[in-house]
Parts: sequence; structure tokens; C-alpha cells
Amino acid sequence: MEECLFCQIVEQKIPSEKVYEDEEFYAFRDIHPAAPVHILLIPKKHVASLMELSPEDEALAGRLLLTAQKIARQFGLDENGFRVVNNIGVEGGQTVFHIHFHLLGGRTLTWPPG
Ligand code: IU
Repeated sequence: MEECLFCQIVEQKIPSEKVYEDEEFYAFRDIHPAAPVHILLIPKKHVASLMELSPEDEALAGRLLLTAQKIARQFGLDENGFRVVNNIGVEGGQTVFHIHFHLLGGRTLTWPPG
């Protein structure tokens, strides 16, 4: 997926402020932070959205959640609470079609989201 922005970030073709990387996942600071801590966690494998995950991605999806947990601990987000957000599709607010989790924290978050 040469044209995918987040694939290009993983490949270092587009710069990003990396906060975590392993064989399967990459995490970086959102360029338009909506909270004091706003990190995007993505699998290196191109999957357009949660709806494109397939049964063969079952283990990957599980590790994605555990990696979100690891990064939350890395940033101390678990001390006061935080939010994990996954936007899906146009009405869901998804603008980049490579599955990503937003990790938002560092302030009191309101509910419901807009
Ligand atoms: P969304 O859930 O698809 O709307 O989230 C995409 C996020 O990607 C959004 O918060 C943007 O600020 C962020 N982003 C980025 O960090 N770097 C970029 O070059 C672009 C978008 I384009």
C-alpha cells in the first residue's frame, strides 16, 4: 500500500515522532493532539479499518490491545485513566484508512464524544 500515509510512516518515508515500535506495531504522536497525550498505535500490516480484520488477524488484534496497554503504562496513562478510540468509516470520523487506535490521556475526557 504505497499510497497509504501510515504505511509510509512505518517505512520512515514520512517523518513521525515515534514512541514505540516492535516487529508488528508502530506508535507515534498524533500531529494534531486532542489531549496532552495523544498517540496513534497501528499494526505495520496494512488493514484499512476494524471492519477489514479477518479471522487470520485474530492474534494480531489481541496483541494490538496488549500493545495499547503497554504504551498506556509507558506514558503513565493508567494512573488516572485514559481513552482508546478507533474510528471506523466516514461517519465514524475515520480519515486515514489504515486501522489505528488513538490513546488519549493527560486530562479529564468528556463523554459522549461529538
Ligand atoms: P482518524 O481516526 O482517522 O480521524 O485519525 C487520523 C489521525 O491521524 C488524526 O488524529 C490526525 O491528526 C492524525 N494524523 C497524523 O498524526 N499525521 C498525519 O500526517 C495525518 C494525520 I494526514
